[in-house]
Amino acid sequence: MKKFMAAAVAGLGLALAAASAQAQAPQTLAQVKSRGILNCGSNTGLAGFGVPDGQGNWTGLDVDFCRGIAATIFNDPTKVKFIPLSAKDRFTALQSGEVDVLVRNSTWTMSRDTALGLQFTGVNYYDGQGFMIRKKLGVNSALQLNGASVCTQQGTTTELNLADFFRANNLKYEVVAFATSDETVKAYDSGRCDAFTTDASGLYAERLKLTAPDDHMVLPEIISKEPLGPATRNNDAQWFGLVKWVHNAMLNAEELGVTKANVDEMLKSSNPEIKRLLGTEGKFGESVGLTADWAYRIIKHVGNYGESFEKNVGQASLLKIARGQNALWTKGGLQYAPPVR
Ligand SMILES: N[C@@H](CCC(=O)N[C@@H](CS)C(=O)NCC(=O)O)C(=O)O
Repeated sequence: MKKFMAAAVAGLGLALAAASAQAQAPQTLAQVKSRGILNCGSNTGLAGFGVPDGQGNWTGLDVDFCRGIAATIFNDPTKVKFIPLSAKDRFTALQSGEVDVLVRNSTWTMSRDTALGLQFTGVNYYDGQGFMIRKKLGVNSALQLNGASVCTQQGTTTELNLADFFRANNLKYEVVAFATSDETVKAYDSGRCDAFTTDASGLYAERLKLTAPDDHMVLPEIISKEPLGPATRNNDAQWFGLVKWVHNAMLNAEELGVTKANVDEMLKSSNPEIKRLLGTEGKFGESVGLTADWAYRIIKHVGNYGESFEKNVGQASLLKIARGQNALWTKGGLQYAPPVR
C-alpha cells in the first residue's frame, strides 16, 4: 500500500511537472513565425524612442529594438507591425496577447515585473524623472515648486514619483493629469500648469513640440530611477530569452567594435568573442529557437547599441542626449551585457 501511495504521489508529481511544462511551452516565437510579422507594442509618438512619420515609417531606439527582433527571426527588419499604446493600456495589451513584446519607454518596477504576469528583459535606456518649467517662472530648483501645478500623464510611474517627491519634501502641489502625452504637452504649453514632469528623455523629446522651446528650461533634479526596457509575458521562457539576447547582442557588438558597416568583414575575424557572437563558431542562437547567425542579422540590419543610440537620441538626432549612464560599462556607463558563451 505504501509503495502504491509513493508511486501515485510520484505519478502526480510527474503529471504536475508535465502540466507546468505545458504552461511554460514556448509558443510566441512559433506564432510570430506563422503570422510572418512581429506585433510590437510602441509609443503613440515619442521622438527618439518610437514615432511614426506622415508615411507611417517608424523610427526610434525602441523601434530599432523591435526591428532587431524581426531581423533575428526573419532576416528582415521590416517585418514588424508597430501598435501604438497609451501609458494606461500598454500592459493589458501585452497580457492579452495583442502584442508579442512591449518596447515603449516602460520603467522596470517590482510590481510590473512580478504582479502583472509580465517580465522585463533588460534596460535599453537608463533614465530618471525631471521637471520642465517656463524660464519666466524664475525658479532654478524643483524644491522651489511649492504650490505649483504640474502637468503629467496617467498610468505612469511619473505620476507616482511626483506625489512621493512633493510629500517627501513637504511641498504642496496640484496635479493636472491627462491620458495622453499630446494632451499633457498641450496643456503645459498653453499655460495650464507651472511645470511639466516626465522621464528626462521625454523632456528632451516633448520640448520639441512646444510653441517656443527656448522659453523653457529643465530643472537640475532627477527625482527617480527609470530603467526603461522591453517586457514580455512571463509564460514563455524561450521568447523571454530571445528578446533579452537581442539587447545583449547589440551591446556586445558595440563592445567588440562590430558595426552595421563592418559586420561582413568581421565574419572573418579570428577573435573568439566575435566568432561566437556572429555564429562563425558555435550555435548559440539555437537555444532560443534561432539560427547560428542570429546576432549577425541584428547588427547587419539594425546596427549595434551605440549606433542605434546616436542615430535616434544621440548626437546625430534632434535630441542630442549624451551617452551618460547609457555608455558601455567599459566607458564608465551602466550598459553591460553578459557574454555569448
Ligand atoms: N517611464 C514611465 C513613463 C512612460 C510614459 O508613458 N511617458 C509618457 C510621457 S513622455 C509617454 O511616453 N507618453 C506617450 C503616450 O502615452 O503615447 C513609465 O513607464 O510609466
